[in-house]
Amino acid sequence: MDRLSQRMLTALKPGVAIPSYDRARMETRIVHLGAGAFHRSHQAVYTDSLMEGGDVRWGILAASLRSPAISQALAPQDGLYTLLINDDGERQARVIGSLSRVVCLAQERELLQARLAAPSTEIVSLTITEKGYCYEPASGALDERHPDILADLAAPQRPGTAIGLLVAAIHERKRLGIKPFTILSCDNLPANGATVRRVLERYAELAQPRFGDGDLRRHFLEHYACPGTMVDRITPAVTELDRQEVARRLGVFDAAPVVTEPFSQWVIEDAFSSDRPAWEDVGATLTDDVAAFEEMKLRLLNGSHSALAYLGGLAGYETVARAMCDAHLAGFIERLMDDAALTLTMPAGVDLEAYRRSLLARFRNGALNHLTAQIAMDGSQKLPQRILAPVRHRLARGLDVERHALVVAAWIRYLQGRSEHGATLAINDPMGDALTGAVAAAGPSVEGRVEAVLGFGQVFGQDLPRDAAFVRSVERALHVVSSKGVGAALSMPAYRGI
Ligand code: CS2
Repeated sequence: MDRLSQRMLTALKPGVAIPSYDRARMETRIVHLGAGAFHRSHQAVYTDSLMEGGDVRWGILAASLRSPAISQALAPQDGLYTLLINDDGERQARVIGSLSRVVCLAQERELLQARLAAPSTEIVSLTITEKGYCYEPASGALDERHPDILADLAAPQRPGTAIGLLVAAIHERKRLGIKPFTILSCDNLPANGATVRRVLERYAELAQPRFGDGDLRRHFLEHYACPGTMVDRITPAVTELDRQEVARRLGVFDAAPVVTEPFSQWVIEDAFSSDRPAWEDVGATLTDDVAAFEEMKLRLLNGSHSALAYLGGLAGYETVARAMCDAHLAGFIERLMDDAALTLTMPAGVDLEAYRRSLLARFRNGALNHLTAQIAMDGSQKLPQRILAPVRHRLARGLDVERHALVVAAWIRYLQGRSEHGATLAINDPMGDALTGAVAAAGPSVEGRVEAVLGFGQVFGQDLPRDAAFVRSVERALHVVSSKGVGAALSMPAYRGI
């Protein structure tokens, strides 16, 4: 079978949307770090729509920082890939043309660093996942003992992290007198703009003697904007079946398609230090205040997702849609959202009830094969903003935290690496070894396991392990989950809210 490429575009089967703009005229003004599926189901699609509208100045050079898999898959395809939108019962394929080039840091370091420093680069966007920021989730500060940060500080001109690459580029631009770009975090971090700024500021401060530039930190703070964003589109990992389905629809093989849902949302703080694409013309919301959107999404969508991942994974549900078929678990998710909603100031013009209903419908989309194991990854990096932030709010207001504590307990139980049916649950987390080691060392005592896990200050801070109400709620929940199981816990009045 032929392979998707620029040349093959006109030979695709009917019914597949293809770029109607002249890709040869496309300029490249965005460098994107983290070329994974989420970037390609979200920002690259908005940018493709913009080009469909005639503005072809905003092509994207997408770089993966670790695995060469994506660049190897997309280079022979001239950067083209298929977006397969999966609704219950309906599917649509669209070929996306906005990636002008895809590279891998290990193989094309010189090119990537040159493009980061090039005057034509207006925006550097990021989807590097929570752990890519090398920060301490509880405090939001740079993790100065992170091995990748230490390696970058030892050789700051040849960095391996996104943080190191950005600061090296800022230094180079400053040296050559080149105007600043904008740094656009598109990850599910708390206050992602402020967080990436804080981490970059500290790294620049530590790196500036090495660069022989005592003014680097101040220069960054004065000239480079890091707008906050809220990004949303559920993007499950692609399977072999998806690739076969795409090949059937296109009539050619695509080695790196992306599968997603119809829903997409992007809210961007309108505070750029460079020129920017008119993403608002293609569905994005540019606003002065992104924080309310971010918190709403992190606590209602992502918080529910993590709950479904740990409780559902333990109960043996492999996908979110299957977990949502369990009436007790679905009911719990609704109550968890109610609890989280009390900690939020909803963004102007957003109706809580409608938002909640749309989330539940999205979770129930049975056409998406969204694995609970995918969401369960990196719990140490995700729980602070999704579950522990609402816990702190509720504790401060004297409200109970039973349901959120049940999610924490499910995570602790999940760290044992076995579902209730004995299936292996992979623990994929940068702190995984330390966490599973601590759980194993604590032995069977519930109090011991809770103490061991809550002792991870990078996750729980110094406050939560000392909060008796929180600790007792987690202990109670872990006790039930360990002795009676998830199903029994979910039918208890404390968690059902009756
Ligand atoms: C999920 C998110 O994997 C996860 O942790 O909660 O990737 C989620 O699907 C997206 O944020 C939806 O926009």
